[in-house]
Amino acid sequence: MEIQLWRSMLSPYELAVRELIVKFEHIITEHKLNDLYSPIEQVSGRVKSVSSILEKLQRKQIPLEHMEEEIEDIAGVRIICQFEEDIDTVASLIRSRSDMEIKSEKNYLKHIKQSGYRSYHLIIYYTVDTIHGPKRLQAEIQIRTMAMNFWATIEHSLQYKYKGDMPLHVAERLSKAADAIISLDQEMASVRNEIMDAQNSSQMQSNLVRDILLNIENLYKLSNKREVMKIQDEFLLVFKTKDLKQLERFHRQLDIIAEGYRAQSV
Ligand code: 0O2
Repeated sequence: MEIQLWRSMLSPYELAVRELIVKFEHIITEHKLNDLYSPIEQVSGRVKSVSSILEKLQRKQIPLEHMEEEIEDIAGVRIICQFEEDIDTVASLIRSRSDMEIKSEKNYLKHIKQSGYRSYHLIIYYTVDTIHGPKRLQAEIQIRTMAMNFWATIEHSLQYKYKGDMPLHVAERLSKAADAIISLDQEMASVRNEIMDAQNSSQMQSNLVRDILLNIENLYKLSNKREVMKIQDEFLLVFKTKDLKQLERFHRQLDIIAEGYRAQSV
C-alpha cells in the first residue's frame, strides 16, 4: 500500500480514537458535575503505527486485504481507573451504550497472562461519519487500574527492548513486580470507600464554591455593590472554616437572595 493510501485508510481510525476519547472524558465531566465519584480517572488513545500493523500482519500471517477485519486494535483507547472495582463499572457502562457495539471481551484480570499482564479488553464496533459516508470500524478498549498501567507500560518497553527474548532474571523481576501490583490494588480496594468519600467531598466543595462565586458575580452586576462586598466577606469566613455543611447552608441562603434579583447561577 502506498503511504498516501495508508494515511487515508487510517484517517477514520484517527477520528474514532478522538471521538471515543471525547466521549469517555465527558463521562468524567458528567460525574464531577453531579458531585459523583467517577469510575474513570483518565483516558488516552492512539492509532496503531504502520510498522506495528505490518509487524502484526506478518506475525499472524494475515493478508493485507483482511487487515481491517482481522486487526482489531488499529484504533485503541485506554481507560485508567483508580480501583479494580471500577473496571467492572466502566465495562458495564460501555455495554449499555447505544453508540458502541461489543464484539468480544477478554478478561486478563481473571485469566492473567503468563507475562503477568492484567487488564480488561473490549473490542467494539463503532461508526464514524466521513466525507465518503459512515464507516463502521473496530476499536480496542483496554481498561485497567493506575497500578496495572504502571506495570504494563514498563513491561511493554522491556518487551520492545529485548524483542521477545527477555533475560530470565528480568522476567522474574517483572513477575515479582506483577505480584506486588496485585497486592497494591487489593490494599487500595480496602480503603476505597474512605478515598471515595474524601474525593466526593472535595468535588462537592469545589462545585459549591464555583456556584457561590458565580452568584456573587451576578449579584455584583445587578444589586447594591456594598451589600455584595459584605456577602463576599461572609463567604470568605465560611470558606475558611472548611466545613461543607456551612458552605451548603451559605449556598442555599445566597440562592434565595440571588433568586430575588433573578441572578442565579445555572
Ligand atoms: P501496542 O499498540 O504496542 O500496545 P497480540 O497482539 O497478538 O499479543 P491479540 O490477541 O491481538 O494479541 O490481543 P491482546 O492479547 O488482547 O493484546 C492486545 C494489546 O494488549 C497489546 O497490543 C498490548 O497493548 C496489550 N497486551 C497484551 N498482552 C500484553 C503483555 O503481556 N504485556 C503488555 N505490556 N501489554 C500487553 P500490542 O499489539 O502490543 O500493540
